[in-house]
Amino acid sequence: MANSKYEYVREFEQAEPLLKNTWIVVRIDGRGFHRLSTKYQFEKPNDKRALDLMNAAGAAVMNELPDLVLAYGISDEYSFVYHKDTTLFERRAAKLTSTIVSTFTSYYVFLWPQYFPDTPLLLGMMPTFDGRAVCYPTIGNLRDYLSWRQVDCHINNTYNTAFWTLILKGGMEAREAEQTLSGTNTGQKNEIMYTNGLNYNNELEIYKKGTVLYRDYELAHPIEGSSEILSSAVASTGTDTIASSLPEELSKTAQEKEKKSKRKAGVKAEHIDIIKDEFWQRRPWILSGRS
Ligand code: DGT
Ligand code: MG
Ligand code: MG
Ligand code: MG
Ligand code: MG
Repeated sequence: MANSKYEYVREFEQAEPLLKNTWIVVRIDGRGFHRLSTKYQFEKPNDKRALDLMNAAGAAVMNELPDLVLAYGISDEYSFVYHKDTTLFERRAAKLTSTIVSTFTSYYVFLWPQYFPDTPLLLGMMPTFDGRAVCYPTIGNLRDYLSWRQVDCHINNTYNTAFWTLILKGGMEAREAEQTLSGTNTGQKNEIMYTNGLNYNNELEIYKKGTVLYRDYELAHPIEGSSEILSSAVASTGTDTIASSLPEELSKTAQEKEKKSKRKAGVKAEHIDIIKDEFWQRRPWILSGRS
């Protein structure tokens, strides 16, 4: 490409790489979904179709970006976790975030008719999402972040379910329901729901726990022709040396192989506790990032 006198403007671009060796969480959130959920008549307090659509779009993002190890979704938000060793887009924050936001939004809009067959999207009320990236230096910090989101899910869902039980089953006005719940703890909210004919324990796990997505290698099927693809990758790079001083960096060949196995592994969705150790102990490959 020829140099032009305009080319100096490139120098205005800011480098914005995210700190090496940290877990990168990109959280996206629906813009104005309070209004959007009213407009498209989402069921209250939870609309299963809306959550299933969020999860389908989240899984599509996981499929498109093998460097993601896990995602967690509640309400109109999704948190995506890039492995700490990722070198995707030279770890540039804007690229890592905007790629997730646009991929997610595309799938959300594309899949909408499957989940809301009788409710077409309207111009002027398109689903859009914002996004931000945050680095977490330790697995402890990362797990605390995810625990924070799951506790939020629990608190919000307990409140919203109690609120709507008082309205829909208890015949209250919004103001009265709000006053009834003001200052109550979880046990008292459960009690209030129970006396109004709803056993919170019987609510769907997807509402109570949110959704965690991760790669399940047991769902993986053998990769057809993987040996050819692998050997041509070796031939094209010509070398197998490790160009980085980071201890866990894999060779190009091994990285390619890993990427392929990640793409082929099924993305599993579960509605379970991710706060306690059990989830992580039973699935050690998620944070090791090695299949
Ligand atoms: P934002 O994020 O600042 O642009 O504003 P909102 O309106 O998106 O607010 P946010 O993200 O804090 O809260 C999510 C809203 O989406 C909340 O008003 C409830 C609504 N929403 C999400 N999922 C459902 C659902 O399944 N059913 C119903 N009825 N509403 C939902
Ligand atoms: Mg918000
Ligand atoms: Mg929102
Ligand atoms: Mg939200
Ligand atoms: Mg381009």
